[in-house]
Amino acid sequence: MNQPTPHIADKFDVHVLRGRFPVLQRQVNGKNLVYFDNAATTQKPEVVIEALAGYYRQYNANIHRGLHALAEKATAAYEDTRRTIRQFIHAPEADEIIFTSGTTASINLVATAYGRKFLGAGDEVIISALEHHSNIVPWQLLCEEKNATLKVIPVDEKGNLVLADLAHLIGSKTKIVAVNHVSNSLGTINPVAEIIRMAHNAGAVVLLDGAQATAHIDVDVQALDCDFYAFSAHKLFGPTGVGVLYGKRSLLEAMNPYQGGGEMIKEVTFEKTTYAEIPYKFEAGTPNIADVIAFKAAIDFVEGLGDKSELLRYEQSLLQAATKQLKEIRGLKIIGEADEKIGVVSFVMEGMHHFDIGMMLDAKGIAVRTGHHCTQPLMHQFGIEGTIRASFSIYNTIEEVNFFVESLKQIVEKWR
Ligand code: 7TS
Repeated sequence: MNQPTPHIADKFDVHVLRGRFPVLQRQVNGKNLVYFDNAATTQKPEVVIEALAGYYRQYNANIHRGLHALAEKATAAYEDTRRTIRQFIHAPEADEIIFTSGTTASINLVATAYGRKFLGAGDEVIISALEHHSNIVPWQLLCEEKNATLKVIPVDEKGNLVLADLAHLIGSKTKIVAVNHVSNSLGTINPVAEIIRMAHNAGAVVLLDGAQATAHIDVDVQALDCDFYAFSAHKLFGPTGVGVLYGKRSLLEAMNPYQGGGEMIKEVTFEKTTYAEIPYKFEAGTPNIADVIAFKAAIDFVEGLGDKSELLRYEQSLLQAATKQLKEIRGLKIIGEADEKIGVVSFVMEGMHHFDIGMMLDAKGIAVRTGHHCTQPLMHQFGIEGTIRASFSIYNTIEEVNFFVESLKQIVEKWR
C-alpha cells in the first residue's frame, strides 16, 4: 500500500493519486463516481483506512492508563498525532493541540470554556455573514446567556467580507472575533491576517474556523497570530469524529475545563478537584483513539503530496475551467465570485430547483451538494434558499469537470 506519492510540482499524476483512494474506483448508479462534495467531507486514502484498521487489529487499548505493551503503543501513536498536528499548523507546542470530535466541538469548547469565563453583560462577539451554523449558534447561545451582543461583518455581492464595516463594528466592548478562514458555501478565502490585526488592536481574541482551509492552504497559526484555530480531520483526508482545537497556552490555561470526567483531573476529592495540565484538561474521558491515530496517516499523506500552494494551483485550474464553462449555460448564476477562492463553485439555475438538479446529477454518478450548506443567513442575504455546490479536491480531474458541465447542460436542456 505504501506506493510513493507523486510530487505535485514535478510529476503530478492525478491518476496515480486516484489509485490510492479505494472509493474513487467504484461506480454509482452504474456510472463512474465523480465526487464533487469535498467541502462536506473528503474521501480517504488506503493508508488512512489501513492505519484505522491496524490499531484495532494490532494494538487496541485505552491510552494514558495502562502500563502494558498495547496501552503504551496506543498512547505513543495517539501522542504522535498531536506532534504531527503541531508541526502541520506550525503551533509552538504540542500541548496547545487539543483533540475534539470536530470543528463544531472545538468552537463550542471555546464559546463555553472561554466565553463563559471572560464575557460579561454588554460585551460583544463579532462573527461574519459567511459563517457556517457551527460558528454562529455557539456564539448566540453564549450571548443569550451573558446578555452580550452578537455582531456580524457583512459580505458584498461577490462574496467578499466588507472589512471597512468591521472597523466600525469593532471596539472596546468586543471580546471575541470568530470567523471562518475559508467559506464553505462560496469558497471565499477571507483576509484573516487583517481581521486578526484589527481584533488584537481592540483587545479581542480571535478564533478561526479552519474547517475548509486546512486541505487547501498552508496554515501557520504563529504567522497568523490567531488565538484559536479549529478544524476537522474528515475534511482533510482523515477519519470522521476527530477535530482539533489549537489555542495559545496562556488562554487555554486561563480557561475553565469544558467537560469533567476521567483523564482531565490532577486530583479528585468530594470537596475539590484540581485539573490536569493542558491539553488533558480539555480531553475528558476516553478519546477517539483509533481515529486520532489514523489522522496522522492523513497528515503524512497530504504532506507527502508536496507544496500546498501547488495543490491549490491544481485545484484552481479545475475551478477556473468549471467557472468558465458553467457561465456559458443560460440561466445559470454563480453565487460567490470573491477575489480569492478555493475550489468551490456554488450556483443556482433559473426555473429549476437545486434539489432536482442534484438528484439528476446523482443519477449520472456525480455527487454535488445541494441546499443551504448550513449557512442559512448567507443564503437569505442572496435571496435564495440554497445552491448547487461543486467542491473540488486534489484527486479530481479536468475530465470530471467537463463531464459534470456536459451532464448539467443535458439536464437543463431536457427539463427546463
Ligand atoms: N465550519 C465550516 C466552515 C464548515 O464548512 C463546516 C462543515 C463546519 C464548520 C462543521 O464541521 P464539522 O466537521 O464539525 O461538521 N461544512 C460542511 C459543508 O459545507 N457540507 O457539509 C458539512
